[in-house]
Amino acid sequence: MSTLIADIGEPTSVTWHILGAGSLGTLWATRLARAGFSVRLILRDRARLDAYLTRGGLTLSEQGQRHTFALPAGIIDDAEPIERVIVACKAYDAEPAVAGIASRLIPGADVLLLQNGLGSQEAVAARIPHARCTFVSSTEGAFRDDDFSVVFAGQGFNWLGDDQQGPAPEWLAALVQAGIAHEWTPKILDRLWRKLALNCAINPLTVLHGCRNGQLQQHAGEVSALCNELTAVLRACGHPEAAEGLDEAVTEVIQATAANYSSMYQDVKQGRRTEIGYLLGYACNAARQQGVKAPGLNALQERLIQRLLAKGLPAD
Ligand code: NAD
Ligand code: KPL
Repeated sequence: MSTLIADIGEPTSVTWHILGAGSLGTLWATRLARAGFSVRLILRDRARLDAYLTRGGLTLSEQGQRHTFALPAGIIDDAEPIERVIVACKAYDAEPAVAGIASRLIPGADVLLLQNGLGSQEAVAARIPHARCTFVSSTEGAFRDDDFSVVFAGQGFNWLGDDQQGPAPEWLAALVQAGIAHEWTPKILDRLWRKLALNCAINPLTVLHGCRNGQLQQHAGEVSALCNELTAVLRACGHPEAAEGLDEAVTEVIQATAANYSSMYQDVKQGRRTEIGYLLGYACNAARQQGVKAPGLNALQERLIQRLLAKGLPAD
């Protein structure tokens, strides 16, 4: 496998800032840069910037090829104004990270939120009322194989939209040019709820049973009971379309990803904080607020919290 420092052309357009140079951040940053767009990383602090400069860039491995992109980078505390930024932190890091750059966002700045689950997007949007937030639901797969080095592991799709039912932004053309599969949808909340429900029905059980997704076929009754409760929650929250055929969809995902370990399983295995608060936690809170009985979801949340605490991991 070859590694080369890609020669990034002169900036020709609005700079795409990337806040969170992890798996998805790298995937977006490198594809945009490869297509000739101006991309600039925003790293947490001087120490991370030094580590990045020592590495010489962000490396993307795709179909057995490694390419390193020597993208310019700065830190949160810089003063340079931001017109467009992709927030690619974990859900629990998104709000504090955005708070750090809030004063740099120009009025009407575009802020793309790549977080899985629900709750973080609302919290971020409330922090930056002067910006335009776009929510993204991504089924692409990427993981870090080293610091500032990412493997593009699974082709997928990106749904984008906002909760204002706003028109599609012009910058979507850049995603076309960068080969980032996507569609603008007025139903982004349906998409996010649907993925949240899939993740709630699958991920916690893979942690508790210590198994690959496919082995949940041996726990079909448990999965189905969760789907029934999730269906009721989605409907009560005003997302009946996201609830349609949920049970069948979950079964399909379990079969299609049978050999995989869920993202939550991998987080726990590697001793990393999970996004439970933005997935199962969000669903349980929503059920409570809507007066929907969800004993299975609540019991699952409690078991998962106990498991996380036993492993010394945060339970939120
Ligand atoms: P990641 O942990 O690989 O990357 C997050 C990055 O954000 C890290 O590099 C971290 O250092 C950085 N970060 C955190 N706080 C920061 C701050 N204050 N300032 C600057 N940088 C900061 O996470 P990821 O896997 O890329 O996931 C990001 C989001 O995308 C999650 O919500 C995840 O569920 C979602 N998602 C990921 C994938 C995937 O395949 N990785 C797929 C779909 C959705
Ligand atoms: O998204 C997933 C994850 O592991 O986070 C799937 C594969 C759908 C399982 O919920």
